[in-house]
Amino acid sequence: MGQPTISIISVPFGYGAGRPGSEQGPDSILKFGLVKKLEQLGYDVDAGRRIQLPTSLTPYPTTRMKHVDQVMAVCSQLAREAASAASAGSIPLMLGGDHSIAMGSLAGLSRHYPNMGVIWVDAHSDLNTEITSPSGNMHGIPLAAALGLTQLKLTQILPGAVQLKPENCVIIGARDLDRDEKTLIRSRGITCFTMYEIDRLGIEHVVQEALRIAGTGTDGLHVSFDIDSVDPFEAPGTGTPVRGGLSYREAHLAMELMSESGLITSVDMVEVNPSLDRNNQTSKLAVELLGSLFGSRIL
Ligand code: HAR
Ligand code: MN
Ligand code: MN
Ligand code: MN
Repeated sequence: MGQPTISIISVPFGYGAGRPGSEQGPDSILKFGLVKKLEQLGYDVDAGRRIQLPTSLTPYPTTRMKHVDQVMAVCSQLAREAASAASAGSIPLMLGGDHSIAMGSLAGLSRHYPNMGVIWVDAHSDLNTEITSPSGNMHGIPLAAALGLTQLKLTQILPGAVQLKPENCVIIGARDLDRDEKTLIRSRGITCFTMYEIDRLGIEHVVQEALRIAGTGTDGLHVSFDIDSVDPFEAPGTGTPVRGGLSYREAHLAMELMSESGLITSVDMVEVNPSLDRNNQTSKLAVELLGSLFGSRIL
């Protein structure tokens, strides 16, 4: 049996972030050779799917959160595309865009994989709710939404979507958590490997544990990779950089180990912001990291 098809879904949407630019992420990642890299690894690549913000929007109840209508419209479309790609047997690869689009990915994918595991690689935990969000930015809530902890429900994005179970969810790389997020992580029993655990245990141990926790007893395994998980020295082109992140090799090794597991069924690559980048370093890194996740090896 050959390699599966990878369906790239471009989501040029940045209204979930506090500053513009991440909407340029997909085109920049594609420009720096993602399709060619994946084809060289032996995959059939379908790069034709692109989500656009519709001209007319259904208004959602107003909360403190910003651009909810826009986020919901984009996520609904993305959810349909992700569900159709997964049903067709391919690996959906979502290129953001800010991290709010993960609500669309997870709504769609959960219809195909109702008992899905998720590995959330991020400097942040994205576990705020409409009540606890300090910023009102929608990219701070997607993991809480997937777990059913927000007022906004995945089923409003796509009927038939299924909530994520906290025991099937692992965060890697966290180093900037809000107080209420910390409380949720503890009270819900979400596994969170912060940079402290990565320093102490090593990235190999952490990723193997994450694969065991999120990949055991689940029917699919989604990697939601926020590029701000990587240290800003390597990934400056992102809207909310935080010092003390994954090194270049730690990020690659994490991808290599996830690839070797053979368990990964879908991926988000989000928060690449070309307008804040230095010499396109961050877009190029995103392409390289996706290469490692899909089987590129040093030797
Ligand atoms: N926790 C903060 C908030 O809710 C910051 C979120 C940062 N944004 C991201 N997501 N890039 O990972 O506003
Ligand atoms: Mn994030
Ligand atoms: Mn982040
Ligand atoms: Mn499990």
